Amino acid sequence: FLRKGADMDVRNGMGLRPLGTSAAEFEQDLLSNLYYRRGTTVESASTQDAYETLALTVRDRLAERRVRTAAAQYAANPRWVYYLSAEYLLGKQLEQNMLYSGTDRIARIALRQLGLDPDEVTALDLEPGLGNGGLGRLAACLLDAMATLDIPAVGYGIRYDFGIFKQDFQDGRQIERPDDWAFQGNPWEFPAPDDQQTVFFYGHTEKDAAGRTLWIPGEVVFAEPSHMLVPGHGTDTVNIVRLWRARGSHSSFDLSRFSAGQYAEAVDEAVHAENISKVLYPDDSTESGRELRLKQQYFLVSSSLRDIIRRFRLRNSDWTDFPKKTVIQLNDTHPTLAIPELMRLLVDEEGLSWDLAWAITKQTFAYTCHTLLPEALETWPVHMFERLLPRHIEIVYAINEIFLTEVRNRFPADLDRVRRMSIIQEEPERRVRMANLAVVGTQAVNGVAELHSRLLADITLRDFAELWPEKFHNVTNGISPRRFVKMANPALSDLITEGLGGDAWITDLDRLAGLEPLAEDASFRLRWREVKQANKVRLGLGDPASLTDVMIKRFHEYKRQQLKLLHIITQYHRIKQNPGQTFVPRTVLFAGKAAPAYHAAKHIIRLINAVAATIDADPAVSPYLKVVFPANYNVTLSSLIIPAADLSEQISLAGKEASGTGNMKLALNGALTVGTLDGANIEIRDRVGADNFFLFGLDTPAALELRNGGTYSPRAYYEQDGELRRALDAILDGKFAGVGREVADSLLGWDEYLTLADYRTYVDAQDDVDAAWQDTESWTRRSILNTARSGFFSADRTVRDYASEIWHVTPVKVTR
Ligand code: T68
Repeated sequence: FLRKGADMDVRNGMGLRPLGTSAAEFEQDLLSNLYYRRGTTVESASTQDAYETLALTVRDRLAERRVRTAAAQYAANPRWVYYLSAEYLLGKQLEQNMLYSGTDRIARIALRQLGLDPDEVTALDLEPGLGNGGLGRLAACLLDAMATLDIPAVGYGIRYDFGIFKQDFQDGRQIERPDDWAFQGNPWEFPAPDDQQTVFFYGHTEKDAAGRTLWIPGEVVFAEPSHMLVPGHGTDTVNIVRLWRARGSHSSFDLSRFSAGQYAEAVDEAVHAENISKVLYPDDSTESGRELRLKQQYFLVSSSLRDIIRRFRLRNSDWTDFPKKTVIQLNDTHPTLAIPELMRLLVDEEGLSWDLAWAITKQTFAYTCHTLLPEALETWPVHMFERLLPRHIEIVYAINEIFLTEVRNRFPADLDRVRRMSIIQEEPERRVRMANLAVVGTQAVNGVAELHSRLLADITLRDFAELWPEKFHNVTNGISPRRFVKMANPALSDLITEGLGGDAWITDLDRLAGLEPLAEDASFRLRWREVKQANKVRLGLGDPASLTDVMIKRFHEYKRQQLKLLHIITQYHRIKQNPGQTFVPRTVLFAGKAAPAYHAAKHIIRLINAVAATIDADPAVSPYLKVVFPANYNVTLSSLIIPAADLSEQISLAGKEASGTGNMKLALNGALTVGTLDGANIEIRDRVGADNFFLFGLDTPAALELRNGGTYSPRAYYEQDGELRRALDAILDGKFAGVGREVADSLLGWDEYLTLADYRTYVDAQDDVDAAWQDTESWTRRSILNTARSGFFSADRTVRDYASEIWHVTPVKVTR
């Protein structure tokens, strides 16, 4: 590997014919790739051939930038950011790579010249759904911003064979189908078999003669990497995201069994090994607790750390330089095993002293927490942990012992504090607390919005914040303006560019502030409305003249899709009760998946579909109200919905949503928010202005008091509020095809998320929305102001915050 690295600065791709920038040259390259890479010609090519060829031809135009990036970064020997994440929701690659390589126009011309339909060909591009929701998409947005800001970075993840399940509805019920996303191959991937790593599991530990601990593993699995390109926008930097796939070891094919006719048994071991990267766990914010998931986490961590060390050694030799050259960001606790794993590598394999290894480890890592839900803080049973990772449990115990000594010294005689802070939970079952390990083993911990970071320090991780206040930071999330404005909303982007007299806003989103004066310009407002209208037509769901009200996110009780549903049923009753009266026509759009085993969330989905059908079938109501629920929400669908939205529903119980990022995407695309004082909603409202945001509901202290005081009585709200009672009774009486009694029962029983307490203020806020919508000019003004004042929510700002506060890294500019 040394030769590979040492050569890097002289292998600039020089001597290669530069790829052309004209449509004619692109056409020639298409023909050449079709012939040499797919072994066919235009006359006999399938659409799949044409697609793969297009992808390769676009990819080739980024490859040269990639080689120059690698050379510049190698020469600089900089401090690197390694982003470790079990999930990435990268979105489709073709459109992005055409935009970033500037080949969009010429590619389409060239395809047409060859008699191919560009829309038909590009339609074959698939979305790699290697994540669940916000956490996975945030990882992708941060990679995009790091490349755009020329930060030397590598993302590490798992190349799941099956991504997040495909959602369908049968009789209104969610059903799940496997997402075999790479079945046809993935043209965006560069395999790197030379960089394969070996990962160990199980077995036991022994001491050698010198007193060093040896881990004698019981299973050996290979980790095979491949990477995808992560181009920056408006710069030559092209970083990578490296994804690991599990392979059985060579000895895992049992020839003797095969020869004896036991064909299935012969591959048992290999199949078992390869199961590690087989499927993404579809549970977000709930614990699955399966050993295979722990195995996935260690697989990611072990192979990535070996790769990081391999890269470090290309230019460095002294271990004390490691933290100067390396910062490893842990995306939630899923990659936290990297902490004991680095200790093991340094102490057992490299022979460093414990103290030196611990100093290096702590300085190297930083941890981002993405939740406030106690049930979402990962823990693993000690018995499972020690069976799978017998050496790591010893290291965790040793870390814990030293750490708890520090706690006892700082807080003598505070036994309860020691019990709370221990990395090992003792009761009711011994478990390893991954968040505690992550805080102890890192130099910085951050939440993802101001409120979230405050609640982490005050409540969830309070003991730790008291011990090490300087460790705790806030870095408010952000989103890629490239993917979620420029690509998702080309019409609005063109209007913004025209309004601002240039497109510098795409990489400097604060410039959107320049739109503010245009909010007062009636002709600009008209064009703004025309864009929104055209986006609704493009989406093709519901009447484009109606108020498009969207709630798009994972289904979870804390997010409270059920509250939106109560409002819909209330509106349905009002329309039915007042024949002859007119109402503001609304299209309510839900999209999102529920974890397959999360029954309460699945009941909500089924009830939404039942209510939608009831409304559709009722001619007295359907002119004013329509509920649509397109299946299989993903990055691609979000990019169609967000630009069409008038109203953004961000209605989680205050104190539950860490940040939210859909809220930012919607505000940036000119939707007004109806929302609680939760997560980043607060920062959105602060920026866009209280007049341009529909606020309702309990705030966090009030919600905490109501729940913890034990005084929340859903029945009382039910009895006191006629409209609420009517809505719940309709469900309980089976008015919606007999569906959804479980939902009503749970709202009236012990509802953790205090839904009924926020019902009245929510419905009132929706009445304000209706009133505001009727003043078209004023609504448009507010819509423009939402966009103009949301520049802060660019992921570029987020990455700058990480770079200056936590990573302390500087850019490496790629030159020609
Ligand atoms: C989300 N978390 C937060 N988790 O809910 C959201 N969890 O408020 C925040 O904006 C976003 O992270 C980005 O910070 C998730 O998306 C998961 O997807 C997840 C997956 C596996 C296990 C636990």
